[in-house]
Amino acid sequence: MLEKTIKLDQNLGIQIMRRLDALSLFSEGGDGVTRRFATKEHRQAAEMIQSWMRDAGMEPHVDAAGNVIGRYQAITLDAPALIIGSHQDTVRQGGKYDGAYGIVAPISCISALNDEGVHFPFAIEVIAFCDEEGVRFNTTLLGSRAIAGTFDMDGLENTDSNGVTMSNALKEFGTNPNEIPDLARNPNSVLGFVEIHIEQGPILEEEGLALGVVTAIAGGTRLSARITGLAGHAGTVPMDRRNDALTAAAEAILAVESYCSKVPGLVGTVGRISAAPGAVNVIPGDATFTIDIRAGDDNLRRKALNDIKVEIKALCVRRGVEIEMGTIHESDGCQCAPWLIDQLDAAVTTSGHPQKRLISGAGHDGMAMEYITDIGMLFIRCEGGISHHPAEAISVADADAGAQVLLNFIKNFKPQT
Ligand code: HGY
Ligand code: MN
Ligand code: MN
Repeated sequence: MLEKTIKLDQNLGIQIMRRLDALSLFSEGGDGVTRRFATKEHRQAAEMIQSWMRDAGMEPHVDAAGNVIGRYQAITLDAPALIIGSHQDTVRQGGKYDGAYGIVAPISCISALNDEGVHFPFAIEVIAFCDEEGVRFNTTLLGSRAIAGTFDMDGLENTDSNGVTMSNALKEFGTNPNEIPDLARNPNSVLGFVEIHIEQGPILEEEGLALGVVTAIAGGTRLSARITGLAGHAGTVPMDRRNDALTAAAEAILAVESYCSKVPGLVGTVGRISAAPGAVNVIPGDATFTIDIRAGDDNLRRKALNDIKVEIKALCVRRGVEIEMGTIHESDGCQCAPWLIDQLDAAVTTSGHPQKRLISGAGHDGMAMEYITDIGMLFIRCEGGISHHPAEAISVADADAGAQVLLNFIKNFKPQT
């Protein structure tokens, strides 16, 4: 391993925060940041990320799925790569740091290495995954699934709220979706995947810590539900003669909350609901909503899903409405690799911080990347644990701390033989 020292005293945090501010301007409007997959804003972000990658001595390109990939060459060409990355897309009216931090921080680390002319026996690839949140097409982990070779090509026919298919959105974005299967990496060409990300929870802040190493990512299931009742006149249908789809959905939503509130380690959320025809004086005949259930324990999550579905179907029978429920995303929890946990812990210690290990309740691209390689994650503290909200915030010091640990991790990275 090259023993050249790197000026670790340079503050990477300031550059990172400035770049995150710049990236956050590529937003579809409204509070916070809204940057969905294969949009104009995604293209703008991709151009800016590639310019930073070039400045850092990397060779960037955009792949057929819309991932932005920058490669920092090894001492010997075609060496296998350590992949470091996160997602460029956001939730609606999200924050500046979820995903983006895990793209900008590694680019700043590579830039510091490049300034010192330091290369390694392994290549390093930074990937800005195109779509992890899945907001536009009710998908998730699109970019990492493409790299892992598990991309579902049927999903190209998914349509967004304007009826645009994913396939046409990608062509409009400037790629050829038919080439997505070719993106699948040979596992032998990948040494590991590491993601640095904001915690999106309160633990690090409550314990006065800047950093934590993730041991596992909780599993999650997302359902879409549709209740069909009978629309009717709000003024003439007696209360005991109604098949109101929206009140049935309301009871179902409270059933999700009530069930999950009673089970430690289980969380359930209904993030989206709509009713039709949507007139003030019409009893809704149609209601759709989503259900997101997560737990660190996959069996606990599966039991909860089963119980909740039984309870919702029973209340729909009682209310005289029909219900359809479909799974739009399901991912078992996944374990981070002990050897990567240990090397990240060592880098935390080298950087002068106390060690802390924790589970991620949020999903991440590592859930897809673990199909082809071992995964590791490093969390940095975020203020109040707030995320998926415009108030998401990190400090310059923590942005820098995360980058210094990542830099130490890279400098001392020892691939598994
Ligand atoms: O929903 C999640 O856990 C992630 O932010 N996509
Ligand atoms: Mn997120
Ligand atoms: Mn994220």
